[in-house]
Parts: sequence; C-alpha cells; structure tokens
Amino acid sequence: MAYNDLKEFIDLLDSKGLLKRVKVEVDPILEIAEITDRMSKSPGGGSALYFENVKGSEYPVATNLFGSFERMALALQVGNINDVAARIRDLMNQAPPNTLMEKLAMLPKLFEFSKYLPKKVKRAPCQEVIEKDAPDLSKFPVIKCWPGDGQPEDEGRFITLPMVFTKDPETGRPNCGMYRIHIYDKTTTGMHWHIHKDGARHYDKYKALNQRMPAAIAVGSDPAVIYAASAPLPEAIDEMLFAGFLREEPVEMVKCVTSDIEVPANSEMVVEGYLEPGESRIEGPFGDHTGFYSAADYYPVFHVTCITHKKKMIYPATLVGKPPMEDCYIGKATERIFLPLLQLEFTEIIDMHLPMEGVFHNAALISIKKSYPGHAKKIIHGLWGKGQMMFAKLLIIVDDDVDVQNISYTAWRVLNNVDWKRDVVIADGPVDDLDHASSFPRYGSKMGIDATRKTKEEGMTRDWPDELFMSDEIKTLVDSRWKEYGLD
Ligand SMILES: Cc1cc2nc3c(=O)[nH]c(=O)nc-3n(C[C@H](O)[C@H](O)[C@H](O)COP(=O)(O)O)c2cc1C
Ligand SMILES: [Mn+2]
Repeated sequence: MAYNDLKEFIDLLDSKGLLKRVKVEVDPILEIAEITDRMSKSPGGGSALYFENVKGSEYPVATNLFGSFERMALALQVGNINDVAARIRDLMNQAPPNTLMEKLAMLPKLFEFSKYLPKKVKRAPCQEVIEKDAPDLSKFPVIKCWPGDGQPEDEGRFITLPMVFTKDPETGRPNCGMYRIHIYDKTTTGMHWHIHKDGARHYDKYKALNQRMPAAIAVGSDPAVIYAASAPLPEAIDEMLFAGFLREEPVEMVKCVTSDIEVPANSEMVVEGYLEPGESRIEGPFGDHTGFYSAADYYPVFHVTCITHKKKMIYPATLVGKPPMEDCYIGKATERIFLPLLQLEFTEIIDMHLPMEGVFHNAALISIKKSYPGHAKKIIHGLWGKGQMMFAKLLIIVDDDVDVQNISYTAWRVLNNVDWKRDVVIADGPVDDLDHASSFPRYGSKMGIDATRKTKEEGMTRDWPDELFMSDEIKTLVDSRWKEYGLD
C-alpha cells in the first residue's frame, strides 16, 4: 500500500528508529539548517529530523527525510532502489514495438496506458484550511539555509522542497518540477526554474501569448510524489503519472481554489498564484547543492492568491550545501531509476556512476560494451544530447569490465589508459545554470574522456597490455598454505 501522505512516511521512519525529534524551540533562520547539516554529515546520512517547536510558527518542520540509502528506499517502498529500475525494465520489455525509435515514441504511452493515471477528487486534506482573503507566507516555518541567502530587503527564506505545478497553455499538459522558492514577502516569491526546465518552457508560451500564467506550489506529499518532482523526465511524461507508477497507486489530484491547476490532494500545504508574463526580479543568492552560493539573477515573480493547508500540517524542508547532503541520496535514486531509460537508447551502456562529489551534473562514470572504433566518443556526444545529461561537465567512458561503482579502481584504469591528446573531447554547449566556472552563465564547455582500450582502427600502433592477475593455481596453493606461513 502506498503512503497516504507525508505523515505516514514520517511515522514509519519514527517507528523504525530512523527519525529524531527535537522538542526544544529552534529558529528556522539558520539554526535548523546547521543542525540538519551536522546530521547529514554524520555516518550514512544520520537520521531524519522532526522539529516540534519552531520559533514564529505553529507548524513543525521535518528535514533530512530522504537523506540515506535506507530512507530513500523506504520513501519509494522498495528494499533497494534497483528494484524500481527492475520494474522499469519489465515495463519496457512489455512494450509491443520492436524498433528503438518505436519504443522511444511509446515511452509516454507506456506510462499512460498503465493503471496509474492521476485521479481527480473533489475534497482534499490539503484544503482543510483555506486562506484566501489575506494569504500570508510568513505564518509558515520556511527556513533560511545559509547566511548569504536572499536580498537585504527580505529574510532569505526559501521553500527548498517545493513541487511547482504548471500547465502548458497549448496542450493543457501538466508539469511538476522542484524549483526552489525565494520568499520576498507575505504574498510574493521568486520562481527559480532554470531556462532549460519544463516550467520555464510553459512560461515562455504564456509570454508569447501575453497571458497571465497560473501556477501552484505544493509542499509535502507522500514521498514518491515529492521525489517525482525532482525526476528528469521527458517533457511529455507527467510527473504525477510517474509518481503513480512509483507508488503503484494513482495520485489523487484536486483543483486549486483560485485556478484550474491541479495539485496532490494529500499535500501538506499549497500556495496558489500566478506569474505575469515578462515580470522578473532578482532571485537569490542561495547556498546551493554545489557547495557554493548560486549567483543572484533575474527570474519570474510569483504572486500568491490563496494558501491552503491541512489543519495539522507538517512543513518539510531540505538543506542543500557541500556534499554529502540529503539531495545526494535523491540523486543516487535518479541515477539508478534512469539507467534503464538511458539504456533503452544506448544499449551499449552497462552501468553509470554519478559520484556525490560531482554534485550530479559535474561528473559521470560510464561503462560500455565497446564494439566499433570511436564508440566511446559516440556515447559522449550522444549523452550530451540527451535531456539533463546535457549538463554532464565530465563524462568518463570505460570498458565493460570496469566496475564504475568502484571509484578507486576506475580512476586507476582511466589514468593508465588515457593518451590525453587522442582521447579527450572538449565541446562547447549549454551548462547547468548552477555552474559558476563557465565564463558565461549557462554556456561553457564540457569534457569527455575515452578511457576504453584503444584499437588499431583508432590509431593505436602498439598492442594493449594485459591487466595483472595471479594464476588460479597459485592462488589456490597460497589459500591452502596460508596458515602455515604464520602471518595472521
Ligand atoms: C532539492 C532540489 C532542489 C532543486 N532546485 C531547483 C531549482 O531551483 N531550479 C531548477 O531549475 N531545478 C532545480 N532542481 C532540479 C529539478 O527539480 C529537476 O531538474 C527536475 O527534473 C525539473 O523538472 P522538469 O524536468 O519538469 O522541469 C532541484 C532539485 C532538487 C532535488
Ligand atoms: Mn517535467
């Protein structure tokens, strides 16, 4: 059975001893962040945290809910995240079409035909309380994460685990993305969707039509729904359909009070509102998941028309900063869940590792079954053309006998196998909005390293040496005589 809401997940973590309660009063301005940071940096990601008594607000705050491999798996109700990848592989194997292009075209349909389409409901827990006359964001325990966050005229509070719902004005297709929300005042916020993201695509269309854009920011839902907001799905796939697939039950959606946008009925809180085409304001700076402040920049402005919430709402937040942090475990789940989708197109890919230190867009280690000259370089260019893989600033391609999950072994193989002039590809192109090293915002260069064994066709004039392995015969002999040597 899927979790009914966030509270059920929190109760489960509590019953398993995976959540710690803080009963004394804590300040949402920086204090919760520092406690959460220390917890995230403790072995294995520490515990989830539940702050019962938050200064200036009647609602509790939960942090670090997804911040360990165990809690992330519990969030998606599996023993191991690889179980989700296995379900996706199954789904794809059921697909009737045979050719790759047919399968790719089917992808949205695969999820759509399934029994997990979102379901509309009329009454919703997230609308137990409706604040329409004088909505006020300052009643909620929105945290300030890092000292340099925000502008002098605001408190530097950001909603860090939001689910932003919008609709394509042409097709009516919904989207949900996790884009941080900078609180300017009681009824105004920033809308930090990077220009590469689906929410920004929708906004562009409203701008072209010169129409006001409705949107809603939901906070807190069952964990599969929260996760789905962060998943790098193709634009054609509704995140709520994907969430339904993950939780194996349709997500119940309710219409907003002041617009036609639909939000998960079990949300803890929903901020309804609109964006004016063309209106922008400085958003940030914000201590980001790169471990640096992402620079302040102009982003669209969101105006609040109504806030709805549960009577006994819980406000969930995440703290991002220098890895390891909670979002690393969310990212690792994405690495596992999206591998089968990448393999649909790139059948030669064996495994992929996005090291936490690379904060996801900065580095990917990929093993492939190489079968023709230039194969690794084809993968490098192919991945840079694929959805959010376009942000991969470093792609390292190795042969299929390398376990890319073993960084030390992979580094040894790469450093030995590479002739830099021959094996490195450097390309210009879009880079992640958060990249601060490129000379221009959102435009810079990326590097691909072909660390596979080189063949004559690739210009290698010498034989490739064999890796060292002891013979089985000698290993068995030493095993059997080990005690005799008196070394233990
Ligand atoms: C904690 C967290 C915060 C994020 N903040 C942002 C953000 O502020 N802006 C953004 O464009 N993407 C942000 N992302 C990444 C997006 O959620 C992600 O790229 C997602 O795929 C976007 O959805 P979309 O493909 O429907 O646009 C964040 C992800 C996480 C896990
Ligand atoms: Mn999307």
